[in-house]
This record gives sequence, structure tokens and C-alpha cells, in this order.
Amino acid sequence: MGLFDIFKRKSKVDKETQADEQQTSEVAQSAESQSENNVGQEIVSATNTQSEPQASTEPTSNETDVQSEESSEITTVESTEGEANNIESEVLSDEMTKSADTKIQADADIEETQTASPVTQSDEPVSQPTSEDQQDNKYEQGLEKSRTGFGARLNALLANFRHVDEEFFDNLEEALIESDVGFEMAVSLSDQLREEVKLQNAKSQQEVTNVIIEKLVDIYEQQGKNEDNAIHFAKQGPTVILFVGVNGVGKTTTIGKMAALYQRQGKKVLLAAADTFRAGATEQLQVWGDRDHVKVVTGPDQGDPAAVVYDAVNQAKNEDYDVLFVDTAGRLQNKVNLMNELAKMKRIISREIEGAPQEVLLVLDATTGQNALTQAKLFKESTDVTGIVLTKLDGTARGGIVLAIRNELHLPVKMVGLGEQVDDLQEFDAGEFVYGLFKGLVTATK
Ligand SMILES: Nc1nc2c(ncn2[C@@H]2O[C@H](COP(=O)(O)OP(=O)(O)OP(=O)(O)O)[C@@H](O)[C@H]2O)c(=O)[nH]1
Ligand SMILES: [Mg+2]
Repeated sequence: MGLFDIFKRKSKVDKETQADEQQTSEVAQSAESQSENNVGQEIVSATNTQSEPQASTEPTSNETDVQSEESSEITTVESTEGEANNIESEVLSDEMTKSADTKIQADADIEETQTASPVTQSDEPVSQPTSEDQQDNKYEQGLEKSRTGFGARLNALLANFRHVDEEFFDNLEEALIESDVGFEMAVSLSDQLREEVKLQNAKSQQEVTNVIIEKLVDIYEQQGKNEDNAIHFAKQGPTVILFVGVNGVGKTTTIGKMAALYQRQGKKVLLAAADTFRAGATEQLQVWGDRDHVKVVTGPDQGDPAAVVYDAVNQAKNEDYDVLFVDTAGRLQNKVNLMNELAKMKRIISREIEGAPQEVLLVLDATTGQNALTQAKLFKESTDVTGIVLTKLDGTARGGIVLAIRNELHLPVKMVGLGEQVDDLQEFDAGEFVYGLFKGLVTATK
């Protein structure tokens, strides 16, 4: 099923709610944009519904004052992440960290734009959600910021829309870059969109918007062909999953969430606390272990992490565990040490269990934008990464990073983190993801 079919199927369900919201946002719309954009009214309104009660493409100081409780909560989370990034920069090379601060500031700006109005959950169904519904909602909620961020940018672009010209495409390119799809991707996208808009003779705002999103979805889908985003398990004996990534990206949290997920599926799960470097790291994993009722293999602080891995692998073999998750340090004395340590752990795992580790998952923090890509390239060079876990998508307006990962890294995103709670982890579903990003912006006409 094509991704656009998902839009059709889902937008049918959403239709009723959207009709209500549309009315509200039509009232809220400024008189200026109403008179200017008769043809494109529908899309602007649909976009507005994502950031009720106003799309607020230009936040005023007034609007910043009326931030909801939710938005201040998010700001706190982001500032913590900012700290994590600062610590991380001690380990990472200059080029990896130099853009981090600007990124965070830029995210904060977008944040202001979006959270000037409270994000309501009014489009949630009232009836008891099924588990499939719940998964859909996770995506929709987790991608709320990205959606409103991109929506606000597109909305701003379309507010001045009169006709498709060079300036329009320049601005579109800028909006795509700001959404973190990556520079190359943004340039190539706007080139292809130029062609497509001409080809389809799109003139109205709605037509142009549809062409833009349709093309984004198409390209994304094409690049994902042959992509294997399943987590692989051993045919026999324990499956070992090694987690790598710089500090603060969410390795330990993801392990805690995944352990709970597999435990619920009836698998026998074991954890290895192979981050002996950072004070408190073992305890942090132990907390997750206790919460999930899962055993944790530990070693002494500052001890050899490879020794912990060795113990854990042997316990997994001897006690018939199904899955062993290995938590590793995000930083050591330096980058070279970190990479050597990871290589050593991997060697031990492979030596003790044939075919293991079945997965080496690189955890990336979506809020660090392009910086995450630089980290990925570094890890990819020295470790056989099998897939990506993209965390904190709920905390960024730059969900476009998923497109950049596909385009530049050619590594499958296997799981996504959409919050801090134990069930805020989802298997990556391209259809859900794209829908979560563009819902409300598009009217499926195909
Ligand atoms: N909002 C949000 N926060 C997350 C997500 N995943 C992890 N976090 C938070 O990110 C912070 C860092 O997570 P950790 O799991 O400790 O990161 P780590 O990679 O193990 O860090 P080190 O052990 O220092 O290498 C914690 O406060 C987590 O709650 C997510 O998907 N969404
Ligand atoms: Mg950790």
C-alpha cells in the first residue's frame, strides 16, 4: 500500500473532527490572509488546526507570555538536553558540536512559534482506543511538534503565496533545511518539486501543497526500498543487542523500554550494565531492571566493561535467555578509547555466541539535528551498525531528520522514541511517521 493510501484511509477517519476544527480556525484566521488566499483557504485552515487556536507564524511577545504548562515542561526538557550536549562536546570533535547550540536555539524559536498556543489533544477519539489506535496516537502525539513546526513554516510560506516563482522555491528550500531534512536533500527536493509543480500544472495553494507533500512521501518511500527495519533474532539461543551512541542520547532509557516490550511478549530478557565509566550508570540501568522485573548483570565501577559483557553473555547462554541487551558508555576518556572499547565488547560477544550480536543499534537524539548525522557517520566508520534508534522525536520540531538519515546514512531507523515513559517507544513505521508529520496539511486527492 502506498503512503498516500494511508493518508486517504486515515484522513477519512479524521474528517469529522477536522471539519469541526476547521470552523474554529477559520474564525481565528486573520482577515488579511483570508482576503489574500481565497483558493488556498482550505490548506491554511487545516494547518491551523494543528496548533490551535492560532497558527501563529509570527509570534508576538504577547503570545510568548501565554505559554501553556505543557510548553514550559517541554522547555525544561530541552534545556536539560542542552546540558547533555555541552558535556558531550568534550568528547566529540569540534565539527560535531559546533552547530549544536544554534540548533537548540533554533528549536527554541520554533518552539515559541508552536507553543504560543496550547497544544490540545482534541482530535483524540472519545471511544476506547484499540492497540493499533494507541500506536497511531503515539506517532501523532510524538510528532506534534514536528508537524506544527513544518506546518507553521509551510503556512508562512503560503501566507504570501500568489504564484509559484523562483522566490517561492527558494523559501521552500529554506523551510526544508530548517526542518532538518539535510541540505542536499532540501536542494534536490526543491529541484524535483519545481519539475513536478510544472508537470502537474499546480497553481492553487492546495494543489501546490499536495504536490510538495506527495513528492516528499514518494522520495522517502523510494529511498526506503529494500530497507530492512526489523529487529533480527537468533534462530536458536540468545539474541544479543548492543546499544551504542554518545552520552545522553537515550541508550539506557531505550533499553529499559525495549526490555519491557519484549518481556510483555513473553521473552526472557537479560541486561548488561557495560557502562562502568559514568558514575551512576549501572544504578540507572538497575532501576529499569527492577521496574521491568528483569535481571541486570553488573560489574564494579570503573571496572572493565568487557568483563561485564563476558559474564552477561555466558549467563544468557547458560540460563536460556532469549534476549540480552548490552548498555554501553556514551563517553570515555576520549573518542578513540570509546571506539576501541566497543570493538572489544563486540569481539567478545561474537566469540562467545556465533552470529551475535544480531543487532548493533546506534541511538541518536533527534533534537541534535544534523549533529546526530555527524555522530552516526563516526560510529558507522568504526562499528558495524545495523540500525538506528531515533529518540526524543517528541522533543523536536525537526522530524525531517528521518529523511536525512535515509538519504545520507542508508541505515534503517528501527525504533523511535516518542517520550520518556516506558511505552513511549515504537517500532519505526514509515507510513505512520509520514502521516504523523503531514497530517492536516494534505488533502489526499489521488
Ligand atoms: N522526551 C524524550 N526523552 C527521552 C527519550 N529517550 C530518552 N530520553 C531522556 O533522555 C535523557 C538521557 O537518557 P539516557 O537513557 O540516560 O541516555 P544515555 O544514552 O544512556 O546516556 P549516557 O548513559 O550518559 O551515555 C533521560 O532524561 C531520558 O529520560 C525520548 O524518546 N523522548
Ligand atoms: Mg546510559
